[in-house]
Amino acid sequence: MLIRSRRGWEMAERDATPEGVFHDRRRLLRGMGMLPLMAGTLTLTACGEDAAAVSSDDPTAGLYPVQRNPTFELDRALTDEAEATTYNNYYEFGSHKTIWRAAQELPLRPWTVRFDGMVEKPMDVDIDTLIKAMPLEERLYRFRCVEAWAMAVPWSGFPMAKLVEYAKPLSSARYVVMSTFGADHYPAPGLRQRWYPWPYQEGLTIQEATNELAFIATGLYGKPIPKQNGAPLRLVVPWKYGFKNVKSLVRFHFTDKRPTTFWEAIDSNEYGFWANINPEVPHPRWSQASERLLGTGETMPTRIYNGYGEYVADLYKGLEGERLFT
Ligand SMILES: Nc1nc2c(c(=O)[nH]1)N[C@H]1C(S)=C(S)[C@@H](COP(=O)(O)O)O[C@H]1N2
Ligand SMILES: [Mo]
Repeated sequence: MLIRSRRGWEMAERDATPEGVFHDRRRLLRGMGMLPLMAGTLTLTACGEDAAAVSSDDPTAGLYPVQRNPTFELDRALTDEAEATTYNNYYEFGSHKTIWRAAQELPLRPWTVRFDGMVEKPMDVDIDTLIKAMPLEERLYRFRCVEAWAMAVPWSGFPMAKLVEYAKPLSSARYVVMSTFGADHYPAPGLRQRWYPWPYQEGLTIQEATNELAFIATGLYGKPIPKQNGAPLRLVVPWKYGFKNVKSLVRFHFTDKRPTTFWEAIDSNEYGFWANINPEVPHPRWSQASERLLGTGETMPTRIYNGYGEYVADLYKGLEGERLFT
């Protein structure tokens, strides 16, 4: 099958070895030396080893850092900023992990976010108007990719419940479908790969979207969120596999029909709609029992709902017959 042979998940396991991460980082440092202006601000730690590509010309730069919400505690150290911002999945820019450089070409302004479908009134809202209308806070969340790598990062942003309130959905709406930019906004190289069902879209039930944990990120590590991590607006649902956390959003569509999501359309046998994290439900091609921490190569046991069951397990009561976990 063409699609299967073109997919990148298989590569990911190999790339995710500590060796892969090490070589990616060396490439990053070399790349930044050659292109000092591209990344804006270069952050170096005391030992001069780590670097992070952070854009300093973002009009929202003055909003950060924002106050941390102390409710959400981690069971592990924060991932190095240089790792979290140089080891990414973002198929619009390519199916490998080092898309961070290509992603710098994404234009962030003008950026319009559409709210449509089953809403009181469809709206097109400018990103800066939207961000100003939202209460920003910082949250430390664990993050678990379906490929079995994991990280822990400080997101800045706002509860998705606030965005749903802002959109004013009709009471008949049951799902919210979120989409990434398409070639009309910016013809990113991956969008030419026509066998993918662009634009990348994901969906949540309204109950999931208004759960306390569901978050819309606009920042990362106390700064505007880097392009490679999904600037200017990106979903964060830490109890679900990484592919649900759709990046660079341009549209929130409210509907009463469950959408077919991007990876579900590519292979529904491997990637379902719910995609909740569960160590006991293996991916068809690998175990989900443990996860590798980005940067250190350390392994930890994976927890059901990524350890967030106290917040989200109730969402799935009565749905036990559904395929909730892959
Ligand atoms: N638009 C878009 N969103 C996306 C992806 C993508 O390819 N395109 N990849 C997903 C996957 S598989 C993961 S693991 C996370 C990775 O987020 P990070 O690069 O910030 O760690 O983004 C998710 N969101
Ligand atoms: Mo992922």
